[in-house]
Amino acid sequence: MKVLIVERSRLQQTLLSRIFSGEDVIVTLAHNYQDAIERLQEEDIDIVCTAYQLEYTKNGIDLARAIRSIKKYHDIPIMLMASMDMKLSTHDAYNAGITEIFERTNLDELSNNIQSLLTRRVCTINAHILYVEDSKTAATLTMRDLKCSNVTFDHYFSADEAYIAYKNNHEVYDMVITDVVLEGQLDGLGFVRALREITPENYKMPILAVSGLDDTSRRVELLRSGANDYIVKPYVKEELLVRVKNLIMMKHLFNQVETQQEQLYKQAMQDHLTGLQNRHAMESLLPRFCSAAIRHKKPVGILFFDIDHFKKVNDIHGHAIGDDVLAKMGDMILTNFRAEDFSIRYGGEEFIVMLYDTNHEQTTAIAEKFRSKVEMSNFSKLKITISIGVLTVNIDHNTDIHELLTKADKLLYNAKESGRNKVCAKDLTMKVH
Ligand code: GH3
Ligand code: MG
Ligand code: MG
Repeated sequence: MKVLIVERSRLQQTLLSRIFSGEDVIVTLAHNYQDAIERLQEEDIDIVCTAYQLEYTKNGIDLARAIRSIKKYHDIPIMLMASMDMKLSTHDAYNAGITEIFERTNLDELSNNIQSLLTRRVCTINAHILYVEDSKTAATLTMRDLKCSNVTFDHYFSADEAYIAYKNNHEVYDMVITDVVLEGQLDGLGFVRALREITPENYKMPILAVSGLDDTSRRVELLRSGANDYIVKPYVKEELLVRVKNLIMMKHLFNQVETQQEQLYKQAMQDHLTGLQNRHAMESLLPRFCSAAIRHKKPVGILFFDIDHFKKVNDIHGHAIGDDVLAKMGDMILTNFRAEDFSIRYGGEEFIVMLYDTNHEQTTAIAEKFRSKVEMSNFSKLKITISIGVLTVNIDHNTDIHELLTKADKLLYNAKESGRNKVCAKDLTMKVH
């Protein structure tokens, strides 16, 4: 990117050059009005940054007026640097074609403004775009306009074809640009509506509608139907670029927020020490587990277990070793039960595992096997045992799961009372149905 700095003061020239200089920026200097016009004619400038005071007869506003009369510079940004005590008319400045006015004496602010200006202008669009345009010429021009960035296209002449391509493979696209007036079954409006109906996640896919007709009711209808933005042909390249860039950025932000939400959700649902789900997760995920069991009429086995004399582990070996024991218990649960089972750390050293489609005989056998496995294992070189309350049930819509857990807890208490390192089981499958 080439920046033309028009400035009389050598000191200010040096300061501005320093502020502008960067990887993608080449700075060209002009000392006065005439010098600036020559530079602009000889070179291809992308941004002009001019002082207000240039010479007795010409100022920055005059320069802006002259720049706008040169065809290739209709749309380039012209920044005016002026002291606020100049009392210049903002109205005159903007009418003459100035894009933005910066305070000249506050260098920090000037530097911030320039940095943000450059960031906004650097073309860093990385996108794969689904593009519908029935005019070959218009399509070639648009694709050329977006070529400066890392943009690739799948171009279709009709929305009917584009719709099929999108439906089969929408994950590959970062945005959709569609013409509005199109031949075929789907016109632009129908296409936008159809895209939004494909899957629920489609609300994130940015859609830019492009039309030769600047008709307000059509524009409103397109926006209402799910287009995110609308641009009228013929458009200037800069406007197209900035709209595409904004839409892509919006999608990236959406994705970022979603990833963060997923991470937060996971953190909120997972117990950090054991890697198991926590009690909070139980409340929100248990209904799904139950509804599968109800729908398929499958019996459910509930294991409610608790580490025996765990307080002593902490008292004798310290809290850190206690934590290691709990973490190992988490590993054992994760490796010994199936993915369709539902296991959580219910409290300190209490765990619940719900076994899907498991009758009483199987549940009791599984509980006994797990109890024995724990007894045989080493936990940070310690020997640990557990007591388990086991309940097997058929559940229906009226079942109160918390009531069942209370019953399983009572069985666990019985196991503790009768000497610990035991399974105490009850079959409720006969009673409910
Ligand atoms: P019982 O056989 O009757 O279950 O006896 P117990 O000692 O295991 O039961 P009690 O409920 O008296 O003690 C449980 C202990 O578990 C007390 C508590 O400090 C400890 N504990 C709870 N959460 C954690 C934890 O995250 N880390 C560690 N190290 N200890 C924990
Ligand atoms: Mg205990
Ligand atoms: Mg306990």
